[in-house]
Amino acid sequence: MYLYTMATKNHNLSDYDTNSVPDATGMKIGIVVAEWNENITASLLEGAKETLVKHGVKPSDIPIMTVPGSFELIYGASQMLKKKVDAVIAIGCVIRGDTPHDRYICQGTTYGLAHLNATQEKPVIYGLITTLDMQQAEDRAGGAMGNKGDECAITAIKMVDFKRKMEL
Ligand code: DLZ
Repeated sequence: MYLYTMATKNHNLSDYDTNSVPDATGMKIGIVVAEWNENITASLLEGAKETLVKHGVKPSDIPIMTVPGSFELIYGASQMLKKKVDAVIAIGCVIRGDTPHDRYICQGTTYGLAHLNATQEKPVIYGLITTLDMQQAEDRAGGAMGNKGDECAITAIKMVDFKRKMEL
């Protein structure tokens, strides 16, 4: 029996107060997306792109690169940070398997992205979903729980705005 409770149980990932989102006109947001579980990561990517554009980011200011798996998001994000972007969204999906391998990928990727976020000048947004099965992933990639890509886009905009305010 799993002891997890749903962190998103009372929270739809696509629900947010539009008025609380800063104008994103002129922002450049890079996205690095993993190919593993592509049916999920493609939906997360679409959600992120649509939400960024909705808030004023030009599609041409959203460079997108793919990497093979979530573990490669660390290197991918570190390289994307060197480009002319204000923030980087890292998108991946790790689904529990029959061995502990998925946990090492989750831990390594999470630690690597957290390290980048803490040590680099630009924000790195955590768009990794880690689920027990495909249904949970679908629920969070445009299904019953909304789309984590939307949440990542809003977070990226807010963090770029945060950085700009800190520089004033
Ligand atoms: C190897 C692996 C496995 C078992 N599962 C996933 C997964 O659920 N999601 C994901 O994004 N990547 C997975 N990978 C691939 C690793 O992230 C990585 O690409 C390889 O270990 C090579 O470094």
